[in-house]
Amino acid sequence: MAFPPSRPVVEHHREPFGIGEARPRISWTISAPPWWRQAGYELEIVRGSEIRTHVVRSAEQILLPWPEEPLASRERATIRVRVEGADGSRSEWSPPTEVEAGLLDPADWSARPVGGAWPEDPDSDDRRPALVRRAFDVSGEIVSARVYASAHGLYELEINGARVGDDALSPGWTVYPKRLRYYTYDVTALLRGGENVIGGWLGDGWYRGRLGWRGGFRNLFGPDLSLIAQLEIHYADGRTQTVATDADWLAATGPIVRTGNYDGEDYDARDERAGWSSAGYDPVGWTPVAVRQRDPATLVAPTGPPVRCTEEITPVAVLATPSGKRVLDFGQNLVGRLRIRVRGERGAKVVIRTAEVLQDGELYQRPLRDARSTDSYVLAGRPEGEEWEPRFTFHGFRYAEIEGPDDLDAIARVYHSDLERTGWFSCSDPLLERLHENVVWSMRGNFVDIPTDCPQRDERVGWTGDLQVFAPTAAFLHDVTGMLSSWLRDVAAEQLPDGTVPWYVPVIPAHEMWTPIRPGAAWGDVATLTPWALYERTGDTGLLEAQYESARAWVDLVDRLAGDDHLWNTGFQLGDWLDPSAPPDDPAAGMTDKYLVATAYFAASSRAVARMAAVLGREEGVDRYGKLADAVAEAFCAAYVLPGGRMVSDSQTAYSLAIGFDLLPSAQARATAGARLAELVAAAGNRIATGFVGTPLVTDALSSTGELTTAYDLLLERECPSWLYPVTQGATTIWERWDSLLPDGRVNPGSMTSFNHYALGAVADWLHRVVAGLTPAAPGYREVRFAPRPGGGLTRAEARHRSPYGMVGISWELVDGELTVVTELPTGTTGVLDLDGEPSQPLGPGTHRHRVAVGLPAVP
Ligand code: RAM
Repeated sequence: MAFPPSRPVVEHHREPFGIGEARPRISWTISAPPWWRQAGYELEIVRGSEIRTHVVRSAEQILLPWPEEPLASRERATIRVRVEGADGSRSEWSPPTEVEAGLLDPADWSARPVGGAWPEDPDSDDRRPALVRRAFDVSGEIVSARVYASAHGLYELEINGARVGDDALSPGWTVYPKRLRYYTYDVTALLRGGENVIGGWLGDGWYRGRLGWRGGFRNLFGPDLSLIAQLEIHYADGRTQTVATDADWLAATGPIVRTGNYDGEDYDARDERAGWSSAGYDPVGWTPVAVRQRDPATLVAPTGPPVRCTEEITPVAVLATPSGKRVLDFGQNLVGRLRIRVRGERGAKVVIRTAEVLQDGELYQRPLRDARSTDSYVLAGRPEGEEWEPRFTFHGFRYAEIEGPDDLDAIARVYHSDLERTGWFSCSDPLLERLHENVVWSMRGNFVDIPTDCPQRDERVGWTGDLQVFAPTAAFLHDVTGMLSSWLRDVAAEQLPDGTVPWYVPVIPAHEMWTPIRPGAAWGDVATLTPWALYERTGDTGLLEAQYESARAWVDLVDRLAGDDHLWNTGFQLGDWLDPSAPPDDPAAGMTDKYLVATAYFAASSRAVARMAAVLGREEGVDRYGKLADAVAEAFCAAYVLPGGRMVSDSQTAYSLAIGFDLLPSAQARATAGARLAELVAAAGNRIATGFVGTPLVTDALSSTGELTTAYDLLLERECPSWLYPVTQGATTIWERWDSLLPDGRVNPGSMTSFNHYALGAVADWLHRVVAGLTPAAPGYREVRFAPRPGGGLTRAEARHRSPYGMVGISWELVDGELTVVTELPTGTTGVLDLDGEPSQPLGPGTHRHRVAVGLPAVP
């Protein structure tokens, strides 16, 4: 067999550079002929001059253990793999992957946080961020040079006048007191003999910028802005020179007048310090830095990609508003910022205000609440023109109103965590395709270092419930495992000693509804259901191991709260949040009993922990949580299901929970619940009657109980509230409320009116799994169930997913009563085709075409 495996993947890194895992796990994909099976593999690991190979008899190819001594700090290794088939064939060597460890030991750090030493009023908005710099000499032949960097606040680095890296909003947002991320940069090519300069821009970001709603707070993590940077230069003669932030650095204010995530950035180009990060610059007026404290044990390497600009969008229209303003329409609600090119007089000012929507033809910022979302640039007056983009802010917008000189162009630059795209869907209905596209855009806009509720208003926090319902969709669309495994560490880090999981992570204070933290169903269940969802999609048992204690602590807490009757029926709950029938000012007051919701989730989480325990071989957990899950399900039915099968809350969400979480005692009871759910959907005219809890479950609850037609009726409804209503209104993202834009074209007056909230887009997972028919049947898609369920007048659908084993795909087409299904499986996987509820014969790797007269069993 000549075909080599793919280049090895290291953990979940896109680029395994500066990693924190000393024993990284290795995976690869194989494109072999269909009959080929892996029987063994050989890993070659080159470290310095040592080459070792490890021959292992195993059919596994995902997340395999590091077979030798752990990597040391800064150590590089080159890894290749070749595989052996069950037929004795042997592949070529794969292309190599270079891996490099970051600083793995706190003792590796000599850098200290440094920033401006001038007095500042921490409560004032008027605090110019510092630039910090250090000149140093280089002499000798350089082999390699690295910078390890982080900050209190946000940073961008420069060396000798050149930008270091292409990451943005670094170091991102983690639970700063416990875990502050650092990034590693290869700066070998930026250094030269003689004088060199390293410098850093600083910005307020999440660390000390305004954060939180109802006015929010400043300085939540500290009042300082400080850079932590450690440049290590390795010379050919064996010397290492370290230039680390310390008392020898200098600071000065720069051209950023003020900056913040919510409010935007003000920049005065007249205050630029030309050449400040280049050799030969005279730092007159710069003053010694203040050195701050940071326990190096809290510095952690990234497990996922940084935030980057991933796309540039030019305006589709320049509008003149009724009041005479100039508004750029980018045609897409996106997250990022503008880059402008402008020519004008020195001192002229450009002001950019952004919004997701227009009302009465004018930019409409009210839904942003207290987020000013305004950038400004004062021109230096360069005759050749000047270009500017803010550094330390991001906005959620489609429209930008621009004041300033006429000679001005702008593009929008889209920013988010630079996750690899892994999932695609298409079908014969353009509205449905646009709905799916809107889900993708809402995911992009809300995966900005942490998974957020919304990206535009004075909020943008890591609401646990939103991610909990969206995680399966997210894991299909992009490779989120690295990013979310970091965020789940933060969930565990923020969990209270009694097991309470916060409403949002990282935690910031808010009004009494959210502070102090209280345990709440659906939100807290992120600790259990999300690790499990990621495991199903990736097969990563390490992630389960890392989260097991957190998951168990959550269920134990709920168990104590519920007590002997196993009903969680006390305390504050959000219930089926944003049920359309809830009054606009009380989104928790939906139709479904909150404690029914809480108890259903209690059962689901107990079951998830039992399953985690089984994978991890923790027998006591399998027993304890398995029995608990049974007992809670029984208590749920006794309390909430009436003898005839109706539920105490006769609502779509109640039946969806009972079916979706498999709480009912018999197939008959499920069928009864499904039939009642279908009746309710029809009685509601196929309009959505579910909130955050019910909406992600309702289509599955219908399709899994034989009510597929009703599921399609619901999916394809266009009147408000429905999934397609926003699409018919021109939505380009998923909205927080079904009627964020009211049918009369005005913006919903509610204070929570986001136009970019992924939670209700969780239906995309059903499009992938049921409409197209692609589901993992074993962790990591090692086994795939192809079970398309055509309906709703669709004549075609397709889903493709780049699984850990490689591309998995299905497409189907309905022509003249004949269904043609094409399935694709990569080496190392198997599948089953299920066209009518009865899995047909197993499928192996390769592409298979199946034809069947509709309604008849499949003939593979
Ligand atoms: C809103 C958020 C989020 C939701 C919470 C309960 O403020 O936007 O979507 O999880 O409330």
